Amino acid sequence: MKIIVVGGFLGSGKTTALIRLGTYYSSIGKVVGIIVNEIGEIGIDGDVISQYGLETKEITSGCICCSLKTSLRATLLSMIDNFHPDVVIIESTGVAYPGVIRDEVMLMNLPMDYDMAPLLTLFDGSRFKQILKEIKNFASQQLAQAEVIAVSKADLVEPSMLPIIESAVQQINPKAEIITLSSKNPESLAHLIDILERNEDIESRLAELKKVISNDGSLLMAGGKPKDNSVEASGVGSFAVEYSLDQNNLNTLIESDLEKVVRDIMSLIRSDVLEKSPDFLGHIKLFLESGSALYKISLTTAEEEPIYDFIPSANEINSFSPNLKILSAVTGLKSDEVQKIVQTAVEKILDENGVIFNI
Ligand SMILES: Nc1nc2c(ncn2[C@@H]2O[C@H](COP(=O)(O)OP(=O)(O)O)[C@@H](O)[C@H]2O)c(=O)[nH]1
Ligand SMILES: [Mg+2]
Repeated sequence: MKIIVVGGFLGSGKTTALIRLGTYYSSIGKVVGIIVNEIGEIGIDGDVISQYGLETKEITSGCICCSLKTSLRATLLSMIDNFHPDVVIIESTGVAYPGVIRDEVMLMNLPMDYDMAPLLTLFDGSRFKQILKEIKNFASQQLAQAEVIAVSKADLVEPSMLPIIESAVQQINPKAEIITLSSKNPESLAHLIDILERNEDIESRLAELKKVISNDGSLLMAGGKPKDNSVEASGVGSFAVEYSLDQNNLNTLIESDLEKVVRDIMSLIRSDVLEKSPDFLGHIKLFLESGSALYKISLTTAEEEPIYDFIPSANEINSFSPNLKILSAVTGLKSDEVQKIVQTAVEKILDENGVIFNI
């Protein structure tokens, strides 16, 4: 069994990359298990990944504190028992330190031999300037332990900017191998797959870790202080909520009505967040499952236009009752402020468009 840990800030392209990796490993006959750790109480990406036929488990607690450590171990063990994966890909939340997740997996004493791929951390090339402006310290901490840093969304980056971004990232982590990655470029994926074939030396990493572990089993930083809480260090406020929707009511609405609903909710949330946090970075994701289709919209910076997707007949693959899920995590706002903005916007737009909902 091989374990691959993928990290990187909110919205940097982790889920997109791991769907591609997972689909590739499946296509060559490997059994693939995916574990996503979402910030917030509800899972969103798991539903999407499952639609690619990949075995997916979600952990929806915040950071690598005791509860996540325990649930990550339980999830990993049950996946191994029930499913016997050849490859397990773990997506850490955008507000975790990916190196800590990798180390915690190594410290779990898993009851079988496994290989650990080099630690992969994505750095969103398309939001390079904003990241260095808004969250330089936090992003640097995320990149610090990476063995491989993929400058992601390379298709959105001006080609002349790529070497500048690569050298800035290399300065943050001089030891890492820097590559570029784009979901639009299969060659960049092939290169990444080649690199992930390598294995870390688990024994020597464990020997190093033994020096930085306290009596209660938690990891310490240089100097013996406990690792800081990555969620707090990120300065990200987050809120997730799920509304159930009424099937009969939805049947009276057509596709363009529901497209308008998700677009209007996103645009209201965006303008309200912008007012309080003009340079925000993060990931706001909204999913409306109508029973016959999935309406998806997401946003990762203040400047960009939301990315909208319509996926017909989601219900044939996943049969759950109609619902609207939203997960918002943005810099510069407290979680209760995010909650207020999100709930007010969702409920206002649903009301205005005659969509009946229950929280
Ligand atoms: N143009 C482009 N968009 C991408 C790429 N990778 C991810 N995205 C988009 O960026 C957004 C965030 O991606 P996601 O994989 O959900 O990021 P995560 O939060 O790190 O898991 C989504 O709207 C993706 O479609 C890429 O290589 N190129
Ligand atoms: Mg994700």
